[in-house]
Amino acid sequence: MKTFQIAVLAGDGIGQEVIPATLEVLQECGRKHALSFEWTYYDWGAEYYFKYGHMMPPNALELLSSADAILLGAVGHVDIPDNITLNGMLLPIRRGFDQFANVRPAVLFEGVDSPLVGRHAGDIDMVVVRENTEGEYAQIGGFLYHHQPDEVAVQTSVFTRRGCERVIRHAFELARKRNGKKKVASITKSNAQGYSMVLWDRTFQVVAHEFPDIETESLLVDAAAMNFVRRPQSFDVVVGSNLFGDILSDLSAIVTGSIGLAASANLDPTRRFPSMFEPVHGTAPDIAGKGISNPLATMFSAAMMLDHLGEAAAAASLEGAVKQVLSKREARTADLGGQSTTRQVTDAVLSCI
Ligand code: GGG
Repeated sequence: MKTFQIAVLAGDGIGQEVIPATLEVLQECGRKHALSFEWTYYDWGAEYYFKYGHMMPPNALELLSSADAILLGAVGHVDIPDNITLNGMLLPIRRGFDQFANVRPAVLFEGVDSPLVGRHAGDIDMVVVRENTEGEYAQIGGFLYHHQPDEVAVQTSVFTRRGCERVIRHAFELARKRNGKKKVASITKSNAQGYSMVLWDRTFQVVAHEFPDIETESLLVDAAAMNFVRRPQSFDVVVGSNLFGDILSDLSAIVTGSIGLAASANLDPTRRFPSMFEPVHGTAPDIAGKGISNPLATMFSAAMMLDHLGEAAAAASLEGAVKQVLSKREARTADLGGQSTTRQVTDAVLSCI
């Protein structure tokens, strides 16, 4: 029996529902595959902030560092500005553990309807690889004349050659490994962002030379947004900056049915630090506490976690169970057009493992 140490950060809103549901299915999956999990729960997030004035303790990264992986739900609260919750928890973990590749698959599964007319299961199968430690999320800047009528805000993006190169290389390696179209699309706005994104474009060209077997495409982000709707079937691996990757992965999520299915892995591919697995969605305050949130994005993320931990069979079994539930079109939450509760969807997945 192999045991994994998993740090569990349910966080806020529906994070408190989708995480317990996912731990149940992981436990069941573990039973079937001779794996056990030791969960270490951290009550960090908005409630912690109300009590202590920060989203997580100063030694948070030290506490997390011994985990094999981190499973995170959602972070945010209507009574705390989003920049505080994001900069107080998610971003310090991503950056502190050098999780530079945020991998966000988007697949149109059997039993799921795309809002795009005429798209069927299997037609869309792409992965957005989002740069995850720098770019527009670097938090370099400040205010001048703070809170005065003539206030000025300066915010600087940071693009390093190393930062661009490593995430672009990760995208190419993924395209080579995937059973897909062997294609990488690079997304920038280098006509307007004439320094940072020109560096990205040049770096993309250089790295592409190492992968002559992989087809390439470079798109401006506005054209990419249009083409995610117009020809989503043509994409395989898509690589973009922190902000563009974030925006495009919401688009790739909705064209494949629901953000309630969108999984993500914040990877440190060097494995110096634990990687973090989380659904793409946020806290969904409109439905939080009602027991009707979709736990499947978190379950897909947990499958990515198992894969990262080297447990490919267990990962396939969990992913397969979720896909089976989707294809049956029985247990499904409101985002997928159903009326099932989180409990009912979780039970359906448990019965398929
Ligand atoms: N699932 C984690 C979560 O709450 N994500 C919502 C969010 O605001 N994420 C910000 C980001 O990924 O840039």
